[in-house]
Amino acid sequence: MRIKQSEFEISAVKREQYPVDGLPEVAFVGRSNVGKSSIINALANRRHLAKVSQTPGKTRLINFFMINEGEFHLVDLPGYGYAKVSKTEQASWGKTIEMYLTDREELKRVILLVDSRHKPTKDDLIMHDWVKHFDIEAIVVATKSDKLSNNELRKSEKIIKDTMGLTKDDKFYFFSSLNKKGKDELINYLFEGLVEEENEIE
Ligand SMILES: Nc1nc2c(ncn2[C@@H]2O[C@H](COP(=O)(O)OP(=O)(O)OP(=O)(O)O)[C@@H](O)[C@H]2O)c(=O)[nH]1
Ligand SMILES: [Mg+2]
Repeated sequence: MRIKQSEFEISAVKREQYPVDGLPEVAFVGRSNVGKSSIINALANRRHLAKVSQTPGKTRLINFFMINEGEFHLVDLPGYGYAKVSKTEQASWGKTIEMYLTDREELKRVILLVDSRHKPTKDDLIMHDWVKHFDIEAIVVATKSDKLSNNELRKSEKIIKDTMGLTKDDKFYFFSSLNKKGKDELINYLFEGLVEEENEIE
């Protein structure tokens, strides 16, 4: 799998605003500021496809991106757990995320991002359980790995896997949107089996 082309398709809050082309979707979820928009840009090899901001909690919408002229969608969901946002507002995003995750046949896989420097939060665990509960395949990716040494990465892997209860069968990967090491491998891993090979564009 290669990402040869990408473009912003639409921002949505309500279901009526989601794309209706029926393409498979891979959604990125995680705490605010964990690096959802950055990883989408890194994977698509684009600087400004998804908006990256220094101020957490800016993305309140679900952003859909079209990949490879009609192969699939990448979906950037609002981040959760940002303390400086009012409870009412957090609840309203929660609804936006919940509505998408619970009733979207096109959603084939969820990439749950956690910060490689921190123990996964309660919200991360709730999100992980939720995704599994709805029988959607979850892949955990720990972001900002450039900030850790190899030794720290090993420790972090153990903490994340233990906290989230990941087993050998669960998929787990480190990534840095800054140095993009292992990007092609990660793309294969995240989008494996999503598009039938004979349908892939050359
Ligand atoms: N060092 C480093 N910084 C990163 C990495 N990924 C993201 N960042 C930084 O982290 C901040 C947040 O990144 P975003 O991609 O906007 O995070 P987000 O999860 O989309 O945030 P929300 O949209 O607010 O939920 C930005 O300042 C990024 O430059 C990474 O791999 N390494
Ligand atoms: Mg974002």
